Amino acid sequence: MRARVLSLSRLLTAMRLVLASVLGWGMAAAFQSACAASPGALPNLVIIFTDDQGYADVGVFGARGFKTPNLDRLAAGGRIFRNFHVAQPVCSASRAGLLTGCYPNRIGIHGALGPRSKVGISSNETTLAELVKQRGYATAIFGKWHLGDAPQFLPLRHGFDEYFGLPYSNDMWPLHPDLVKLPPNDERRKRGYPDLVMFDGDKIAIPQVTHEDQNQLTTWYTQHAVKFIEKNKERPFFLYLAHNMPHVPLHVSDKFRGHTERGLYGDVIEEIDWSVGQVMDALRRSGLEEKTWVIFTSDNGPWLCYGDHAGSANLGDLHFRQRSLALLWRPRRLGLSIARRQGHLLGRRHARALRHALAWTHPSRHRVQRHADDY
Ligand SMILES: [Ca+2]
Repeated sequence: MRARVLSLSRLLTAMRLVLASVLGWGMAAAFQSACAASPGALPNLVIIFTDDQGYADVGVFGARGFKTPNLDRLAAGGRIFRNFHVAQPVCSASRAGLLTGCYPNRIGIHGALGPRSKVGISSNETTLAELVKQRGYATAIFGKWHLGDAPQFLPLRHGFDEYFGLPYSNDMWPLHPDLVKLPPNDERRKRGYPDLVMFDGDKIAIPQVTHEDQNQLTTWYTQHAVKFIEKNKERPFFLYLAHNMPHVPLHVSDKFRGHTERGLYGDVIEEIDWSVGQVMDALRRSGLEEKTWVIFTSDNGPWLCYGDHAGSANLGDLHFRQRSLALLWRPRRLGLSIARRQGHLLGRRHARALRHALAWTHPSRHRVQRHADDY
């Protein structure tokens, strides 16, 4: 589907399709109802997306050795998804599903794209950012993109007004632990990754990201997110806060280093929890708490072979990479009224029914038509 001007009803239906891939039909319908109920005051949408965080790495999911008070507060006031599955258990494919509502393979995004990939998100796809922009939303991504690092694939070409972040995973850099232990003239080291860059918009802000820069990633992304919320409090916005952490190599700022019994991994998660608190505080200060939907989830489960630098799945089955923790904060007043209309569908705090990211996506007419055209 090419981006085009949509009527409100068509936009809401399209948003519902994409959100259904994240939330399931019940919540997506609620978001659509919220939009339709007050088209002059469209709700904000915040998606906080971590990288490789384990299912059991939040307090309410059973975390041990560190604390997540801000995420637990989000859960207490919102909804906990106990059986949520992402589109695919790997970085780029999962993000492609999240932002388009399409099966990742269907749109040609497989696995985790490497630097200088010739593959990336197509301009023929419509991202959630492109959808909401047509209704006047301000849009931003702060963090990891990973849908292609060539100019035509970067976020500003796909519906985002603002971008500050790394183009792919933080281990795809010359200082990858497996590379730095090789002799300087080793061919494998020479063939290794190009310099890791930090983008600000479509320009390179930092040409060679260092360890010290990586220590600041969570802090920098959070500062950008808070500023974006404050700047756009008078208009609807979509904020996509896609942390690089806790993907290895783990990095944390000094303010959280050495804080937890769990060690560096716990420190990193506590900094992410702090970030969630900063975002929620910014929403409250701006009077937007009851106008904003906040989704917190991870692109996939933990990379268990990294031992104590990996999270905890705590699932004991083969779903540990695809099953993800997920939390939703929604405007309470609105949520309650919709819950009544929908037979208390949204009244439960713990959602245990399976939510598979894309299995809920409705085969809309345009998608069926595209399918027919393609085959
Ligand atoms: Ca990942």
